[in-house]
Amino acid sequence: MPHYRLYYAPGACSLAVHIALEVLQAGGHADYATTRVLLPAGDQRKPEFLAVNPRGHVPVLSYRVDGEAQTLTESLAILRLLVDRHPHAGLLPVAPTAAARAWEWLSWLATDVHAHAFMQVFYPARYAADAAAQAAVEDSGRALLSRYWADLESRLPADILDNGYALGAFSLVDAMLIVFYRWAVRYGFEPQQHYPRWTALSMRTLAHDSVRRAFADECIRLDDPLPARQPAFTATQEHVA
Ligand SMILES: N[C@@H](CCC(=O)N[C@@H](CS)C(=O)NCC(=O)O)C(=O)O
Repeated sequence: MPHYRLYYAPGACSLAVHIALEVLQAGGHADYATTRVLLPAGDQRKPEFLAVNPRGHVPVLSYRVDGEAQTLTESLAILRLLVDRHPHAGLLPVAPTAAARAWEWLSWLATDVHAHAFMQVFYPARYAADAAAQAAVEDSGRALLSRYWADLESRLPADILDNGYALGAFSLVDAMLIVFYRWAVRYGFEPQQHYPRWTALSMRTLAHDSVRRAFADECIRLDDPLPARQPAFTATQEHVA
């Protein structure tokens, strides 16, 4: 039996966990299996998935401790668990200051960028009822993201144009950043035109073996087209990532 089972949706925020599991597997630290959840098909609201995570979100990680089944949700909690259980796998720096810098990146990406800004772009119908108000919500999310991208670019070291990753060596920060780079490409932010450091980092990250395997496993590419948005876009007709 594999050590972990990841419930993921192709290209969703669960991709960062998928990459982490690939790193663990490649290093011989743990193996894993996956269950695919198709968000556009509404799999996350089906009883069989709600039995796993009543919040209806990916990622979900299931694993066993002393023979007892555990189910963990929330990207940051899952990443933290993997780092703590595999401290020598190179997922994050070990020194406290460097590790704190990594968590600074990860928590900003998971909260401000994903939960605050991207949610307005993905799910405007969760914030407003009529079409005009939904368009305003999406514009608000896009304006926030444009500010965040500039901030992100300024925080990457200048020499990343030539080599290295966000924290020097490859880490979970790069695994999380590539999720958002792909979303930025697909949602028309043109990071290739505007953010040279983030683009150089992302091209390097895409060439990393564990990242290539996770992308291949999820059957995703950097520039997959967005699924068509339903004309009557409601909270039950959403698309994501
Ligand atoms: N706070 C959660 C958010 C998870 C989340 O929003 N996942 C999205 C995919 S990126 C999802 O499953 N969305 C389905 C839905 O909201 O219906 C985390 O960080 O893990």
